[in-house]
Amino acid sequence: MERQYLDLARQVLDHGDARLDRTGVGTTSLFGAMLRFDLSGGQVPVLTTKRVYWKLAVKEMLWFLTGGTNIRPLLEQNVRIWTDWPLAAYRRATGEDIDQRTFEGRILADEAFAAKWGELGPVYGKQWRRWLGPDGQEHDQIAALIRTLRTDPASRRMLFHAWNVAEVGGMALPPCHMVYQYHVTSDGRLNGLLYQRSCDLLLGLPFNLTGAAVLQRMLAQQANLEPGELVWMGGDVHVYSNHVDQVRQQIAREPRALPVLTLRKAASIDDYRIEDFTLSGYDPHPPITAEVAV
Ligand code: UFP
Repeated sequence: MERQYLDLARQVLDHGDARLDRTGVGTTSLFGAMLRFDLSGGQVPVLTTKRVYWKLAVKEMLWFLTGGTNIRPLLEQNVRIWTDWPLAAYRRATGEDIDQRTFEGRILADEAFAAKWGELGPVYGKQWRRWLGPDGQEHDQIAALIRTLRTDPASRRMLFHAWNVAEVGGMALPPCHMVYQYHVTSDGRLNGLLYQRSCDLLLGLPFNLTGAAVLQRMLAQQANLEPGELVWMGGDVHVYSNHVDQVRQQIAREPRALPVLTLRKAASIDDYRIEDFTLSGYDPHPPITAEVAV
């Protein structure tokens, strides 16, 4: 199954359009792609052709589910993947040449500083759990989804969306993994489909696949369903110009068997903790490091 990812990477490198992008780094980009992963045996697409720090992706997913939009609870769990954006905003606003560690230390030590500078705007968590309607009412899309999975599994309306047009302008980063749709088969398997409008193939996608698979497993467990297939669809799928060597290095590696995820059943979707997740049989190739384009 991992070969699909490597094939897509090769396609982007060989046939992608070289173009300038928002970050100024430059990418090679293909438009429109699909990957399919069978989750039914418990296996999850945590890639083996490089080490993926899967617990970070799980912690991030659990943070989305809390409805949080501030980086402080992430830093408390040593998750530093969202720091770049508030850090850049802080530097722009104050002109202070602060390094990342010092900035993170201040977020952790000072609650008022965190409230002011650690906020990402109405990103994923806000939209998933507290989408604000025009009448002032908040909509919990995740709770509604689980209710429908339990009571009307044949529904074709089981989805949640993060692209809130009215609020996109206030987000540190507009949602990339923006729509998740679900589908229950007649024999009780939960299929999931993630539409990702913009995809950093080397650094973003391995994380996004892990997050989507973990979420699908939690939803299946909460709705008493078996895991089915995870379908991933990408819009602008790109490799940054400073990631090309790393992608070529990864493509040259031989994929190994995907690991199996076990999760302890929590009382509700809000009660999962990182300790509930175990990955077995994960035997990846060494990590591949690269710079994130901000
Ligand atoms: N990106 C991902 N996955 C994510 C995430 C960001 O691939 O979960 F948050 C990448 C895609 C793109 C950049 O390279 O971050 C976002 O930039 P833009 O908003 O210009 O598409």
